[in-house]
Amino acid sequence: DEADLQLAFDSTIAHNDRIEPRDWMPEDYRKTLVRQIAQHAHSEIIGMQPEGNWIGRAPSLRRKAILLAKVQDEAGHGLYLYSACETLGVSREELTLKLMSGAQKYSSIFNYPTLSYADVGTIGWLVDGAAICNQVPLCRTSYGPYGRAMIRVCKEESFHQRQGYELLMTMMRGTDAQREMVQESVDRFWWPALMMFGPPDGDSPNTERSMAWGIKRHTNDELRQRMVDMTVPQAEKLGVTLPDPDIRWNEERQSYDFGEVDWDEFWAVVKGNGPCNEQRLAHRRKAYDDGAWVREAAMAYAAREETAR
Ligand code: FAQ
Repeated sequence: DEADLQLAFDSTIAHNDRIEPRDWMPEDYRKTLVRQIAQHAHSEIIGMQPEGNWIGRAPSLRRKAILLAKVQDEAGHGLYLYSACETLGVSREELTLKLMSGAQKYSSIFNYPTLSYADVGTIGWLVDGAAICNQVPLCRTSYGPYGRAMIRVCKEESFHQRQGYELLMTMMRGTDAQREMVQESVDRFWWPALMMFGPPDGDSPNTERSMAWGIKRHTNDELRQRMVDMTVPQAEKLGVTLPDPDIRWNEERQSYDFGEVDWDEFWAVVKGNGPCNEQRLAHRRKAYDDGAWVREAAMAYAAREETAR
């Protein structure tokens, strides 16, 4: 009965084993996973837009080939994640409709514009850097299909991060104008990158339960600190200044202290009022409408094959 099933579930979680699609799971566990995995998938798909903006304007064939490959990887990540989500009993169609209606979210970071080519490097360095900090622990998440998708995603994500850092390093070795472009870009993306980890632990309604279920392995603030500690030395090597006068090594904590994120800005962006929210969703809806004939043709073909058999 249900009590036995709950005991079996609790024991799997307590042993850090994986819950698999056919296993019994509490309804709220399933719902939380659908919410998080769907948001994550939508982030990958919407996340193609800011960088896609620069494919046609890449400064060389080499840079264009790299950027094309990266944006294609993001589509692939979206697909693994949608597939993982489908194992929880929701359809891809349902998820897509919820993204377009605004019923499901995607990461706040993709509501900021990409204003210069340096932004391609900065997104790789800081946004993929934040994604890695967040996602490496998710390789050990308690739901099997999500954790396995994360392993593959993280391998590609670390390549993305390196390409961004390499791009910025190249620009920093260039002209004064190029160095200024990098600094200006880092100034715009630093704080939004820290917002990717979500609200402070005290204002994060989901963290405690998600940690108890082994869905999340660390709190939002723990991962944000890890990001700062990883990035400050990289910024020094690169020769850029992070736009936070409060960044300071704390000997006692063996970590960097840093300033306060503008949480009003974060919530405004999450609630739909960031600089590009409308544009991102409008673009996604248009792509969906433009692709209607492809879906219809595929369904008609599948139906014909079925009757021919
Ligand atoms: N943006 O209680 P919590 C990438 C919402 S990386 C928007 O703390 P939770 C790679 C949250 O959903 C980016 N909304 O929530 C790439 C909740 O609202 P809800 C994607 C946010 O789930 C790079 C409410 O605030 N990565 O795409 C954000 O425990 C370059 C309260 O928050 C992932 O999704 C935010 N930043 O913790 C692609 C990672 N933060 O749902 C292309 C997986 C919070 O109740 C180019 N996700 N909210 O209505 C997670 O680890 C977690 O879901 C957190 C949030 C940490 C994001």
